[in-house]
Amino acid sequence: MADSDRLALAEGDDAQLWSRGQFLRASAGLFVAGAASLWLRPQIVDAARAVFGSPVEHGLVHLYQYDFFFVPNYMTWRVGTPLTVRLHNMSTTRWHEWQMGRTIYLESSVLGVQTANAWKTDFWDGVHVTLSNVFGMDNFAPNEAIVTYIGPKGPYQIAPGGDFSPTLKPGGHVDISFVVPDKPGMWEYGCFIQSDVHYRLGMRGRVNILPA
Ligand SMILES: [Cu+2]
Repeated sequence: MADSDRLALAEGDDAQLWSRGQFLRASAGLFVAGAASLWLRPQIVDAARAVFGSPVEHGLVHLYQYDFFFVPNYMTWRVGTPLTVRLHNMSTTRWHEWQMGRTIYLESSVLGVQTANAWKTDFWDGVHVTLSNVFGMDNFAPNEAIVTYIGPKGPYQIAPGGDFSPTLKPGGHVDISFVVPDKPGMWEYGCFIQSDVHYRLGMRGRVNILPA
């Protein structure tokens, strides 16, 4: 408690001053808590992983996209395990995608600014993938994945080029089913919408793939 507050309390005749000071501090506290929940959530997920470990995923795996982070931001897969990743865009206002690979692809602009908008190695190259349960998908880039479509192809666009990536509208979801390919080691995922703004703000994660 600040001296001025103590004084106001002691005098008892200026309750308004005291409550104003208290209000200002409470507001600042709320602001900090709000900022912390926005910026620290990925770190909280990291901390939880450190304490509880990261179980090997199997069956249906939910992957949530928020502004601007993924939950979970760390997964453990095992080569040969059948998985369905159900990707949900939880944002009410923003489009988000999911690209997985290795080594950020940096692009120099005329201003000399390096923009990360893809991976040099696309995890999904040559992988058999089934797409189903599609709702609110804006576009889908299959790249070099071998894709089976269940249900109507559309109304989303199938985009040429780029890394394998589904892009979901706010509230959208899609199921991506596959058998974890023989590509063990650490892989990264991210959202590169708005160049690399989402990625830089923390919209990224890792998958540790264990050998069979
Ligand atoms: Cu995004």
